[in-house]
Parts: sequence; C-alpha cells; structure tokens
Amino acid sequence: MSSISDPIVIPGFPDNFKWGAATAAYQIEGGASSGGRGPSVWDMLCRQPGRVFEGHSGEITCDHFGRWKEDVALMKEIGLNSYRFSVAWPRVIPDGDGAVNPGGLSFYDKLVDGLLEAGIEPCVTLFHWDFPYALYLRGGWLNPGSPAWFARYARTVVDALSDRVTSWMIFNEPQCFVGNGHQDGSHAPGDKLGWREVGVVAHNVLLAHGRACTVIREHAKRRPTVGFVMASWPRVPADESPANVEAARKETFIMHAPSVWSSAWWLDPVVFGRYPEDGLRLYGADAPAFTDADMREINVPLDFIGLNIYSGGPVRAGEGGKTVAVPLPVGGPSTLFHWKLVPESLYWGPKFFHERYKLPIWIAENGMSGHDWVSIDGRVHDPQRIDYLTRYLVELRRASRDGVPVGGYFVWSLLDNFEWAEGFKQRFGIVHVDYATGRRTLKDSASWYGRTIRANGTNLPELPPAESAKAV
Ligand code: GCO
Repeated sequence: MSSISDPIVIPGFPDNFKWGAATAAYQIEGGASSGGRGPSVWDMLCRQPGRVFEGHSGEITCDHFGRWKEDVALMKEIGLNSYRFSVAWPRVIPDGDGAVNPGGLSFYDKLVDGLLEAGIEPCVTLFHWDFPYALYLRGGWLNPGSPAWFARYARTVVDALSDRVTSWMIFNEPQCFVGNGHQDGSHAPGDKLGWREVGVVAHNVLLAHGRACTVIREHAKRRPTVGFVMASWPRVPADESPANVEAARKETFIMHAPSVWSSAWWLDPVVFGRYPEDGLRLYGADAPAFTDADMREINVPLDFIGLNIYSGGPVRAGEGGKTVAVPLPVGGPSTLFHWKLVPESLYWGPKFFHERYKLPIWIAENGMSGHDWVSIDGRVHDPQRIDYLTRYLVELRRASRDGVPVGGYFVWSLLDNFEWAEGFKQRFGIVHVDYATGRRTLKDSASWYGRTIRANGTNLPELPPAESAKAV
C-alpha cells in the first residue's frame, strides 16, 4: 500500500529489456578474403569507380574479423546486455549454395561463445545485404531458386548456432537492398530494374523470409524468438489532436505509388498473408504473380517486428481527407547525413506498428552520424550524440509506458564503420575507430550509454510529452 508521501515510481523500461548495440558483417568485419570467405555483391560494387565515397570499401574496415575479442571486451566494458550482429552468407557458404566453409562458421561460433562468456546475448541477423556474388551471377534474387538458396543458408547457420542463440532477425531492411540495390542502383548489386522485376525480387525475398522463418522454427535447438527488421521513417502528428494522429497513422502505411519502401508492402504479406490492396492497385500489371501457396509460405508467425528508426516526418490532416506534410524548421537539428532529429518517431513508430500488427517491437537500430574525432585530450567527445540518444529514448520510454510492448533497443552502431555508399564519411559508432591503425576509443556516448543501461533508463529526464517534442 502506498501513502501520499511515498516517492512515485514511474516505470521505465521492462526488467528484461535488451540494451544493445547493432552492427553488420560487411560494415565491420573486413577479412574480405580471409578464412575462405567468398565475394559478395558489395565487394564487387566497391571495386567500381565512383560507386562509393572516395573509393572506400569494406575490405578491411574495422577488422572485427581479427579483433573481435577486443570488441567483445569493449561491449562488456560499456555494459551491453545484448549485441545484434549479422552473419555473412559468403563467409559461411562462399559461393552461396555449394560447400559450407567450416572456417567461416567457426568465426561466428567463437564470437557467440565469447559474447556469452561476457554475459552478452548474441542476437543474429541472417542477412544484412552481403549477397554472395556467385549467386548474383546466377540471377540473384530474380532467380526462382533464390528462396531455396536462402533457406539452405539459414539451416546451416541455425544448425551451428541455435544451441546458444535464441534471438533471430532474418532480413535487415529489405526496402534498402531491394530499393537501393535493385531499383535506383545506388547500393549493391547496383541494378536499375523496372517495376515488374523489382516486384519479383521483393516477392522472392518474402518467400525466402517465410522459408527461413519455418527453418528456424523447425530446427532451432532452443526456443527461438524471430523477427523481421524494417527500415522505417514514421509519420508523426504535427500536434496531438486526434485528426492529426489519425493522419500520421494512415500515412505511415499508405502507398501513393508502386514502391518497395512501404513497410506495409513487406509486413502485410508476412503478418496478414496478403499484399496491401492500394499497393497492388498501384503496381497494376507490374504486380508480382503469386499463388495462395506462396502467401501461405510467407505468412508464418513472427515474434516481433524490428524497427530501424532514425528520423520521421511530421504531418497534419488537410482538406478532404488529404494528409499534408509539415516542414521541419529550416536550420533545425540534423545529423551529418542531414537526417533531421524527430525524436517523437520513437514514440509514434512503435505505437503505430504495434497497433497495426499486434506484435512486440524491438528498436533494432537508432543513432546518429557525426564528425567525431579523437580530441587533443585523447578522448572522443560527442555531446550531440548523447543528446540525440537521450531525446529518442525518452520517446521510446513514453511508448513503453503507454503499453507498447518494447523488447529492446540497439544503438546503431557499436563501432564507427563502413557506411555503404558513404564509405567512412559517416561515423555512427559509440566507439571511435581509427581505420589506419584499427585503434578503438570509447566515445563519451559509450560511457553515457553504459550508465543508462545500468539505470535501466531511469536516469533519462522526465519531460512532459509535449515538451520532449518541442525541445527540438
Ligand atoms: C541501414 C542499415 C545500417 C546502416 C545504418 C545507418 O539502415 O542502412 O541497417 O547498415 O549503416 O542504418 O545508415
């Protein structure tokens, strides 16, 4: 029984909350030709002049392949309880569909053991964009055999790691590797396909997702928790009037043109077993051909939705049921990527996705790129990142308090790393990496994040909800 004089305990995050950091194989591992790894489409794209900022590549990057023990020690020092990393398909099966490379599997095997010894839960992403080049030469995701290739790869990883790994994320941001990789050509493999073919690529990825999900459920040695990770740029209401909230909710999922960027195009088939009707109408004759059996394969139960959220777009309800975008202030806070700070996207995003799909939400990525360097005092000061993360976490806590089941938060990223077409220009890490020497330096944000984890978020400021939005 509480009395009026008792301090009011306001719950923050759930007790078993996953406080983590995320990385991806091609962005941090390096060791591109070590240990029997085969080439991926990213190795090939990086060799093409003009594709990546200043001709950078993931050939060496953070050399996590060689320095993983040091990196696990850093995670432990920071105080992470979870770590999200991806397995490189061409490291495990160098040509994608042939012989398994024991050296490749043993890298992840040792990493998983090292993490568990350090008290950190390994959370595995099966595909973070490094598609085997040999399979690309066989038609890549356009090949009707691609879902089976992926299912076999998934089975190989599940057989090797599922005695210790229970958290699985299948695909990371299909929107990007399909949209950027196959439609606008800015990412690997660098193709510019028409809508009809893009639709086939996306459909094969959905089939691959469904089959891999079934493989995990049927073969995991320990009860798995399986998720699908979306790139998301949620619409947020310009103010919290019911009409504007409804406009933001609608606009987060609606399609205005054929697109693979819409989360609904991916999640509706996975969760509801059908493509969104507005999308099918817009694709028209270019919509992928599919059967009921396909949709049943895609529509297998999922345990959570992973959302990668960095920003969002304010909207309001306009005339005649139209939604109007509300511009953010000119010169307002933004990151080195020029992504605007919209902390409320970590409230409305989880809320809208949970309402629509009724699944728990994990924030699989959130963070900011900056121009961080090692200061004259030998330390890396990144106050803007601390402020960014604070503002976003306050909003995520608000979602959790409002009843959205939020299972975890993974800061992007543990290390500064190879930021795809941007090369090493963008530094997202809470740990600074000197790419010439491989030297790691904890940034101030890493110490702040450790304190936040130890406090389970109770150190975050209490702002009235409307204030947290206005504060930016
Ligand atoms: C993505 C990927 C990450 C990026 C990060 C910053 O979202 O593009 O999942 O690999 O590095 O999001 O852009």
